[in-house]
Amino acid sequence: MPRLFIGLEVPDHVSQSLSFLRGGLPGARWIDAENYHVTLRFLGDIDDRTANEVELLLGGIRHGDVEIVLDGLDVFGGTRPRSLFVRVRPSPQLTELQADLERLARRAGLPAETRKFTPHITLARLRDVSSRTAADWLSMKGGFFGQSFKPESFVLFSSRASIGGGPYIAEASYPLW
Ligand code: 2AM
Repeated sequence: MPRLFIGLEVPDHVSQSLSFLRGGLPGARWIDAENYHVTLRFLGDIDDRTANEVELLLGGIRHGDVEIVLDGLDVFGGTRPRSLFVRVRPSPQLTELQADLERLARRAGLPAETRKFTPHITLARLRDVSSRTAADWLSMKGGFFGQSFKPESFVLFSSRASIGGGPYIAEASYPLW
């Protein structure tokens, strides 16, 4: 089985406007706009039986509206920046959806997610970029703020890449309501 994760697709018009942020940062490997997404639950390299179980359980989730509000730009990695991302504003609906998916993953026998849920859209992976350079880039793009969108479904994605960045393939899509 390839590496799997559950996430939200980003509508084309939003992806397009985010893609204009690219550039001006040596050491950044920019993600293709068609691969932008919000990860809700990373599953990893799971066996076929577990993947089938996850697919079955995903079909049973009905959640309701989730509004995704983009909240600005940020960097993961502190003094050793490793990726550049758009923050997604946490909301009760998004937290509940993530919690539903966490319960689902546990029911399918997967280990608990130990990392704090920080919803985001990765724009670039960074290599040998100093925190100062990253901070300068962020302040240059400082005017970026909140578009929003309402996804109609969430998606089981697969990725065959060993290094993050895609391509990501939508294996199945599930309505949110
Ligand atoms: P990232 O974009 O912040 O790196 C596919 O790799 C997706 O799953 C990416 O959105 C990636 O987040 C996320 N991801 C990769 N490895 C992960 C892990 N060990 N835990 C949680 N999310 C992970």
